[in-house]
Amino acid sequence: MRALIVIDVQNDFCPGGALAVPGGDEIVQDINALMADFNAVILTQDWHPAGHSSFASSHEDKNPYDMIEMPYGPQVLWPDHCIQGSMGAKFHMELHQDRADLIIRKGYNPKIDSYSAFFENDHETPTGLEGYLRTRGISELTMVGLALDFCVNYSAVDAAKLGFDVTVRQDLCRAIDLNGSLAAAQDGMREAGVALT
Ligand code: VGL
Ligand code: ZN
Repeated sequence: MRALIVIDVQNDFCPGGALAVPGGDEIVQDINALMADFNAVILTQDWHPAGHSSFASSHEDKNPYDMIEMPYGPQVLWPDHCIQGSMGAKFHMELHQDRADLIIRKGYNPKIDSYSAFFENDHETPTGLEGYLRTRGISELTMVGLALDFCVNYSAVDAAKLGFDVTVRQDLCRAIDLNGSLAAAQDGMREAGVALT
C-alpha cells in the first residue's frame, strides 16, 4: 500500500505568507493531480500555539533566522507562523484537502518544534503517524510539499529510519535554503536511503 504525504502546503509557507517559501504555491495543482495515484492521501499541518518557542518573538533580543540552543538541540528561530486557527495556518485554498484520509497536525507542543511528521524535534516524542501507517498496511511513501529542506527533509529521514520505502518528489517541493540547508538536506536524505527524484 502506498501513501502520498503532503507536507505543510499552508498559506504561511506560500508567497504572501509569514514564512513564505519561494514558489510554494506553484506545486499545488500537480500535487492535486497526483493524489489519485495513491491508496491513501495524508496532509500535514504546522499548527503552533501563539507564543511558540520556535518563534523569534518569544525570545528576548532574537531575530527570525537566529539559532538558539534548546534542551533538545539547536533550533532555528522563525517568524510567527501557522498559529492555530489563523488564515496562515489554513491549507492553500486550491489544495484538494477533501481528498485527505488523515490530516496530522504538528508543532502544537509549546516547548518543542516539530518539523517531522513522525517525531517532534526531540526525535523521540511521536506524532502517531507511524502507527497509523502501519495499521493500514502502508509501507511505501511519496512525499511532496514545503519546505524541502526542513519539514519534508525531517519527515523523509525519519520515515526511512523507521523502515518505510520513501521517495521525495523534488519537483513537487520548494525549499527555504537557509545557509546551505538545501544541499545539506539532500545529502542527509540520500544518506538515509531516501530516493530523491
Ligand atoms: C517549517 C519552519 C518552521 C516547514 C515549519 O514546514 O518546513 N519550517 N515550521
Ligand atoms: Zn513551524
